[in-house]
Amino acid sequence: MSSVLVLNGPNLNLLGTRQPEIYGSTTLTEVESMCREAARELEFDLVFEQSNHEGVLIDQLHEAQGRQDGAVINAGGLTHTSVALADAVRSVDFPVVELHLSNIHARESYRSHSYIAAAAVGQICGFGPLGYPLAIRALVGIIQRSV
Ligand code: CA2
Repeated sequence: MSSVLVLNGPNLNLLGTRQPEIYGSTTLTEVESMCREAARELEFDLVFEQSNHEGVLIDQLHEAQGRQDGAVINAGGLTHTSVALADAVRSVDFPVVELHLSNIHARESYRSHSYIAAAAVGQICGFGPLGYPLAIRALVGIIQRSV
């Protein structure tokens, strides 16, 4: 069975517990359930990960090579700072969709630049937790078109 990775970066473990006015009240565990439901409907396996550490996220992308067929990444604040994580996105041979809960283009100006964007096949942002199943559907569409 084909498989997708959903990778979450720093502080996203706190989802639903702080700053609900920005990030909503849905927890990361609930987001994972939404992703599992979408993957089940699409008949894809799902690996769902979160780390607060840049190098761990890079390792997880590397380890997905040859195992997963695509990835969705919410790189959190590393989106705006990490050339290394963007290089890791470029290093894998499967498509990667960039995802953000908030509309990063309508917030502080430093959030509108993403190092990940140019390495990803596309970006989904501003739809809150709904963006995760949307991103999985977009990714699976890209994967199925490429085979
Ligand atoms: O909107 C998104 O998904 C972000 O990737 C979230 C990042 C932020 O730095 C990006 O600019 C946009 C922050 C994740 C922090 O998540 C928290 C959740 C609850 C409480 C505190 C932080």
